[in-house]
Amino acid sequence: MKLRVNKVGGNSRWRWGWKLGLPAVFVLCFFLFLAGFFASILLSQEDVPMVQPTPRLPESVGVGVEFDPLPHGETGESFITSIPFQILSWKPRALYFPHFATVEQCQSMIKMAKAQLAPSTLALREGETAENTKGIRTSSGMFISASEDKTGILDLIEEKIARATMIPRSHGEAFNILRYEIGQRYNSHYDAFNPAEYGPQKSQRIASFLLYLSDVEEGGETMFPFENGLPMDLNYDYQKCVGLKMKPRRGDGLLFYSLFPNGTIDVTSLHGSCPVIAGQKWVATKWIRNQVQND
Ligand SMILES: O=C(O)CCC(=O)C(=O)O
Repeated sequence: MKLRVNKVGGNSRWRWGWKLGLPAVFVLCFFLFLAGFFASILLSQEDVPMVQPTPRLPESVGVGVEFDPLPHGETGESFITSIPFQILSWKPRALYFPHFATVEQCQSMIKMAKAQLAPSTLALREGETAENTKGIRTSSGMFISASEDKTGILDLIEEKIARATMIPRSHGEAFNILRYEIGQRYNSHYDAFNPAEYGPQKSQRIASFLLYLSDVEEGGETMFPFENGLPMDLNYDYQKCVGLKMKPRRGDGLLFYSLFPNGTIDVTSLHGSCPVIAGQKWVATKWIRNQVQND
């Protein structure tokens, strides 16, 4: 194809099979320039790796997948449920449940505990007294069962814990709501009672569910110093704040098992609360037993 310039009627005309006036040529050039400009931008972006935001969807739940409930047993449920969790560790078996409770539920639980706080106590072993164990557990706390709570919140939380653990509610002790102020701690310990130290046990703690009722500015983490078996030794300093640490966040839950499936104590379930450095920590503990609780 040829582009020729002809003189027609004193005006220059581009000829390329058809005639164009000078303003049209100008507009055409302008559009060609714009097209080239945007094309070069697009091409230059091809080399830049695209950072895709990774959706934090539960691994096993497909987007848009519908689940149909099955016919259920007399004690079952008619709906599919989802309680998101992350496995924090297999040694001990520890699970993190983000946003397990609402802000309002947490605030109400703090409110119901506040007026009844007393210094936290310990189950004592032979030779131990309140005096010689002073400093091991320095929080304040109170016990409250779901039936004592007229708001119905503890009922809902207890129900949800039972569904998350599939251990019936009747196996749970009353909630122990705790407050840690600056410097307060709980040295590392076991929730299960070793019969060699505490004598024969009619009922044993299988698992513990901690519901964090507040954020903590600094410190106050729940720690598992022997996570994955390290650094166990006989002269271990139980005050140390080391190992796998869970930072408290209001509404989050933490579940860990103190017993192996065969009923023996998992030594990696040793845990404690690091001292609070700034702010205040509120947490509700529910200990779950292998026998029905009658209190
Ligand atoms: O406060 C914590 O993070 C741990 C509490 C605890 O160890 C317990 O209540 O047995």
